[in-house]
Amino acid sequence: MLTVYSEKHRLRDAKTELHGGTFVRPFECPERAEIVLARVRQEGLGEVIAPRDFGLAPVLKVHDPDFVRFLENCWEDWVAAGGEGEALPNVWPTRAMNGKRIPRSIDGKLGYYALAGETSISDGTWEAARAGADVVLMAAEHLLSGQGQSAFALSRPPGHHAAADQYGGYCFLNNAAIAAQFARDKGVERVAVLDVDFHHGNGTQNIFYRRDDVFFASLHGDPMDAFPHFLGHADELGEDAGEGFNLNFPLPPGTDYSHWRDALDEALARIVAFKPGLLVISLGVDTFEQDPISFFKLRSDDFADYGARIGTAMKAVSVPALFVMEGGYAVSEIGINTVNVLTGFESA
Ligand code: FKS
Ligand code: ZN
Repeated sequence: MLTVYSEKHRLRDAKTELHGGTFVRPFECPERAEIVLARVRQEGLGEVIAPRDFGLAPVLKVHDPDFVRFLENCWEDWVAAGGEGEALPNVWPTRAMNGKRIPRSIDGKLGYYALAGETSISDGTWEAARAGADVVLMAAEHLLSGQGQSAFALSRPPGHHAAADQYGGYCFLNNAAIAAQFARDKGVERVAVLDVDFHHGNGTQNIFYRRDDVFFASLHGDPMDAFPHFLGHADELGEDAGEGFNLNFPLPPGTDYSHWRDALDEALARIVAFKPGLLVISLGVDTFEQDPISFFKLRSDDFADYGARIGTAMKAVSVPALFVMEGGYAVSEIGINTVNVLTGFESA
């Protein structure tokens, strides 16, 4: 399996995350990608290549131009306004206010575009996020040109919480959505996205919620208990043309592999029935029992088993699979768990 990787992910190296009432070094740190890359090499998964520059056009197919400009200029604007630490929001257009106007000041803009308050914007964040989009686009292009049945986009920062005009939950650009849209624009009629990260992929769901050409299925911690808290319920089925093309499996604290696997098998059956030309997998390994911020109980062997289940289902119908890196914070095991999914897929 081909891996696409860009060293530019290292430019996303923020110093602060708001966590438990204090500032901590972000869980989403550069070592994560380095450790996964080392494991890819150690296991001999296949060639590792760098992406080319795809420009902003494929990003703008998913994201709002004003939002993209905000991300591009945020750090400079923050410094110019006298920001000393990293850029964080501190006010939001909540239900009791009006969120229709985009404020002029950087504090107002941060609140307008942020969907959560833990994620700082730091010097280099934009460049890293943009390179991360190139990583998934390169991997998508490789599959679309018929070279292989699977590819791994080892991108960082992650993407699945980012909506068309919102960032947060460690995410800035929605890499999985950008890849799915790119495939659509290259002539793939139907694309499925399977999100196996512990957290609900609210951004991806929102981007495709009214569409019937991209099917979204997600297994995640019940939002009543887990981030992002305000999306990911089982009754969110899609709207308008998209009705019936969104599928959520919110699962309770302590969920072990036997229950998680049942949900996966159901999701895979629905994906096969959709007859996609491509499957994008939002691959987060924060479902691991030792993950520091999540509450599922998967073990390292379970990752290989579910990779094989995805492989068996997709190979039976000849659907190529694009794995896109999302979360996973048990850093010492992140390489083993991630690559177990990929080698499991290949073994099917
Ligand atoms: C814990 C609160 C949770 C944010 C969690 C973000 C999770 C990000 C992720 C991604 F894949 F995007 F990286 N804070 N005190 O794992 O879903
Ligand atoms: Zn996650």
